[in-house]
Amino acid sequence: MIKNRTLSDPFTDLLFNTLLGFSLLFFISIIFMNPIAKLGNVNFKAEYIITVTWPEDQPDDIDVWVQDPNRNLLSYRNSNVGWLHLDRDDQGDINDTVMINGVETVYPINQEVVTIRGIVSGEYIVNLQYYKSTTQQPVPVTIKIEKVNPSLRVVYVDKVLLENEDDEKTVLRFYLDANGEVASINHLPKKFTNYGLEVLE
Ligand SMILES: [Ca+2]
Ligand SMILES: [Ca+2]
Repeated sequence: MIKNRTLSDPFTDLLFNTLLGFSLLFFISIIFMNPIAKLGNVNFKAEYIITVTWPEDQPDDIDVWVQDPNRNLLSYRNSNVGWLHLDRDDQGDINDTVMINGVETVYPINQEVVTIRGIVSGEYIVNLQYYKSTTQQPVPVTIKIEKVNPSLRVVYVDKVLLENEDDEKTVLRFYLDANGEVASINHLPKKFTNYGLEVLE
């Protein structure tokens, strides 16, 4: 029994295939003409990104500190050590104003970003410090750690409340294995700043 299906003539088939070919070529040309757009025009070398943010309406100064396995200590005091890099020392609302064509423009963002640019296996220690308070209020700080390669993946998120000026907290310690994977995490505290408390190794 012959199933009922629509038959087309050879000319229609040729026309259809030609159109399909042109469509494919057009699609390929679009991909090669605009290869960067899908990456958001961002291209940098990093293995991990540590992002620290606090509310835009809290003009207090929070600092991130990171120690790598070689005991290099990153902070606003030393923003480029080993393979650690701090993008900027966000000081609350102090450095949120820029002059654009002579006009003062406020860009309210409270964020510090640390990149780990290469894998060194061993222990990393991440601290937050409430450096300068103008509100005299506690500051809720969100910290996110993302693994960049082979694709962006969040490996840790936490919210830490810093109560008073000079408070310093160890958010976490994490161990990277030789493949650059997070092997373990703990929260044993350690102080990096000079504001008091006992140092635990
Ligand atoms: Ca800061
Ligand atoms: Ca800011």
